[in-house]
Amino acid sequence: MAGNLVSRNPLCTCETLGRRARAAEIPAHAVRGAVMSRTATKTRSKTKTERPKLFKVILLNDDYTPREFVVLVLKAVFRRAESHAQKVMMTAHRRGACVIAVYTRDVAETKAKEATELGRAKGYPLFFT
Ligand code: TYC
Repeated sequence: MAGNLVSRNPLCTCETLGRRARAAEIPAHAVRGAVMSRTATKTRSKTKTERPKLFKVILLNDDYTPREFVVLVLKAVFRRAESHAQKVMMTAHRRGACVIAVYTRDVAETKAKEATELGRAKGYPLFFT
């Protein structure tokens, strides 16, 4: 028992923490933020949540799909407001392409396919990549 106390623990090297803990006979493992010596094995592990990679969905211009239909698809599949959908459609129309959204890989791929398929079902060459 005594061997586990801060006073006897050779791994506890922090003086300030040590003095108080020794007086109260607090075990070393219970001292919050206790400093470990170089020989100590780290037992606590940090949970690191990596951010997923994000992928852009790009709308490509073509000469056949009606503008209103492009806007309709942007609103339905990408949940864009009318005014925003209009702007995005016109950017693709003028510049040839426009980034319309950023998602994780799965969501980006699914939405791009879904939107392209809506055009295809109507016989339009509308394309999202
Ligand atoms: N260029 C098309 C037209 O004039 C409209 C259009 C805009 C089509 C954007 C695709 O991504 C697009 N009817």
